[in-house]
Amino acid sequence: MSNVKNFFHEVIKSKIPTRYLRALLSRLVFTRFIYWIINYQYIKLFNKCTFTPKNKTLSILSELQNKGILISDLEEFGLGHLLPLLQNRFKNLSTRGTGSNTRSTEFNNVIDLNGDLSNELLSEILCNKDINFIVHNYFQQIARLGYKEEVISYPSYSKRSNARLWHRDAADIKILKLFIYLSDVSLESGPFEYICNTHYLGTHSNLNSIKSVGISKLNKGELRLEGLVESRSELNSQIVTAVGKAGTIIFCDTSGIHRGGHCLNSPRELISFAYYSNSAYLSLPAFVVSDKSFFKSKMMKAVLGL
Ligand SMILES: O=C(O)CCC(=O)C(=O)O
Ligand SMILES: [Fe+2]
Repeated sequence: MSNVKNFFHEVIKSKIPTRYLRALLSRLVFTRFIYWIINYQYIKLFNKCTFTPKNKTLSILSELQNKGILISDLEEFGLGHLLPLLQNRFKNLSTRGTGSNTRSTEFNNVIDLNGDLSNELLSEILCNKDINFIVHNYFQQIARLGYKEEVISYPSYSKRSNARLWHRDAADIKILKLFIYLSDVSLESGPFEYICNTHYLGTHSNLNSIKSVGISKLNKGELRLEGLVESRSELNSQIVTAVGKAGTIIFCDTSGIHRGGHCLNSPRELISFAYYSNSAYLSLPAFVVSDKSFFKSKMMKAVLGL
């Protein structure tokens, strides 16, 4: 199976000159059939899972499926006690620049569990049963954690660029990101924004999608999407602006149209976990875990690609 996957990834990587063509091709080759073949073993694994979630978890999943976004908080998942610890961890992370006003404090696929309590914090989120129920049911297969990112966005009065402009994420048909705010986020601190129903299962799923996948340059595709959102009432009336306190957790299918991080006063601190199917086109390495025995279940091993 991995040969089929590698073959398509090689084609996508090497033969196609621009990210637009690459995105177009990925949408053509990842037809349902190829998607199903590559992900078959993860669909089977998903079908074997038996976990009865809380009623609230079921309603969160159904709203996510309907709208493409659902806003909740760590308390809802019994993880409220992690907030001060996560905030503390965030303060102590080493920093690394990724853009003029956004600094990514950590962007790697390493979870070190050898006595590093702070990483066990992340594992507590990763292994949370109700969160996993939502993630894998959304995909209808065991999804893979593509990356974890911890980001601080600094105030800026300059023009919006990159992820601060309306865009869709590429790489897969469905994507599910969990964004956890570690600081209070108001309208002035760059809240995450989403246009409901633009996700894979939504009514506006195909709208301008191929032209809008590249987010690294201010290009025509992106500007077209900006104009589109501004001019179409069925889009701009569907915008959800996720203002919220520290501890807010957002589940969102970012194959739908979204933006965020354009803060004007206080910085915004955020952790994100990005989930994809196993057929996703991702250039990031799989997770490296120092203590594999920590993740005992077959499901968690699949999630981390161990
Ligand atoms: O920083 C934000 O709110 C948006 C981030 C984003 O576009 C993404 O993670 O795909
Ligand atoms: Fe994005």
